[in-house]
Amino acid sequence: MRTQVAIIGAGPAGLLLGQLLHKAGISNVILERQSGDYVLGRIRAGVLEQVAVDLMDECGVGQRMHHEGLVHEGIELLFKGERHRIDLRSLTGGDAVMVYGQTEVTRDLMAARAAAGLPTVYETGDSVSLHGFDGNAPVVRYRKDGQEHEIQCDFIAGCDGYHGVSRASVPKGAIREYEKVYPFGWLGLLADVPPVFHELIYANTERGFALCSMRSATRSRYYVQVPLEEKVENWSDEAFWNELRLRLDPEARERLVTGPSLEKSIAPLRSFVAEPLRFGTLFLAGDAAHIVPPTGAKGLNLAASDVKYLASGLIEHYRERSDAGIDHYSERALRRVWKAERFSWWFTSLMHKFPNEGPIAQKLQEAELDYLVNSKAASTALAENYVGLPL
Ligand code: FAS
Ligand code: PHB
Repeated sequence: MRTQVAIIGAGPAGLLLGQLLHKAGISNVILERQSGDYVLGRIRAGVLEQVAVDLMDECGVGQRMHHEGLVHEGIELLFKGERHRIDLRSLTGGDAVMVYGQTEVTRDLMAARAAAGLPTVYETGDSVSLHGFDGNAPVVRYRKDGQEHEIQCDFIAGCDGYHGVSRASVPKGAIREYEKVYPFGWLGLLADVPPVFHELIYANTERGFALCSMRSATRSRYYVQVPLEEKVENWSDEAFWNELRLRLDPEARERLVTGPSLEKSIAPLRSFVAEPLRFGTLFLAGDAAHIVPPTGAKGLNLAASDVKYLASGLIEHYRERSDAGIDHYSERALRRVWKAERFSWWFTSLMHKFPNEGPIAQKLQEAELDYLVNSKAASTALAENYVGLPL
C-alpha cells in the first residue's frame, strides 16, 4: 500500500490530523493498536480550549460539540473551605472554554473518518514498526489477521501516545527527554448524576486535591488526589463519595448527588517533553511528544495545537512545495508545549498536597491562593493560561 502520510494512533491527535489532511486532499492511513470501541472506552479529558474547538470546526465535525458541549465562562477555586470564582470571560477579554469529553471528540472524528471511507486499521496490537524515516522513503510495517503489511509513504506522524512505538523508534542519541513524576495520582469517577455545580470546582484541602467536573448536565466526572501506590480496587463507590465530601465546601457537600460509578480509574501524573519533535520524515504530536499533569486541562488541547502546526506544514509541503512549515514544526510546537507544561506544573504544585513537606506547605499554598483570588493580575494570569495561550 502507498499513502502520503502514515499516522500511528487513532486518539485525538491522529484523528484530527487525518481529518485535516483528508480535507486538504492529502492521502493518509491510520494504524491503531486497539479496537475503536476500546479507544472510545478510555475516559480522559473534559475541557477544550478555543484552539481545539476551532480545529473541530475546521475538520467539519463541530456540530454535535456546539449542540451538546457546555460553554464555561468561569471556574471555582476552593481553599480554606471557601469558593472563589475566576471569571475567565472578563479576565481574558472574552475567552471561555468548552466542556465536551474527549470520548465525544474521538467519536465525532471516528464517525467522520468512516463516513469519508478513509482507511483506519484497528487492532494492529504491537505489530507496527517504523523504518527509513531518516531518509525520504519511510516505510511502516504492521501485522493484521496474521498477514504482514507494508505502507510506503512520504511522512510518518507519530500520534501514538506516551507508550507508543514512534518515539521509541527514534535512536537514543537523537532525542532528549525531560520528565518529572509527581508523588500522587488522580482517582477519577464517572457517574450519571447531575454535577454538583454548573462550573468546575478545583479544591485545595488539607486532605489533598479534588476536582468536580462534568460531561453534561446529567453526567459528572470527579477526581480526588490519592497516594501514588493507591489501587483503584481499594476504592468502593461509597469510599470515593465519602472522601470527595470531605474535600468540598458545605454548600457543595449539601448539593452533591451520588450514584453508581460508570468508570473508576487512577491516572498517574507526570510532566514530560521530548525534543525535538521531528526526525527526518517522522514527526511526533500529542502525548507521543509530551505529557502534562491534567490539572490545567492541557493534554488534549496541546495535541490539537501540535496537529494544527503539523497539518499546516504538511499541506504547505504538498501545495506550495515549501518545507518552511515542517522545518519549523518542532520549534513552533515546543514553544507552546513548554508554556502549557509550566502552567500545568504551577497549577498542580499550587493545588495538591505534597508528602513530606510539612504543614508550612499548606499555609504557603493558601497564601498564594488568597493572593491570587484578590489580585486581578494574578487571576488574569491564571485565566489566560487556562483558556489557552494564542497559537
Ligand atoms: P492518545 O494516548 O489519546 O492516543 C494515542 C493512540 O495511539 C491510542 O489510541 C493508542 O491505543 C494508540 N497506540 C499506542 N501505541 C500504538 C502502537 N504501537 N501502534 C498503533 N497505535 C498505538 N488530559 C486532560 O486534559 N484532562 C484529563 O483529565 C486527562 N486525563 C487523562 C487520563 C489518562 C489515564 C491519560 C493516559 C491521559 C489523560 N489526559 C487528560 C491526557 C489525554 O487527554 C491526552 O492528552 C490525549 O489523549 C492526547 O491525545 P493523543 O496524543 O491522541 O494520545
Ligand atoms: C475532566 O473533566 O476530566 C477534567 C476537567 C478539567 C481538568 C482535568 C480533567 O483540569
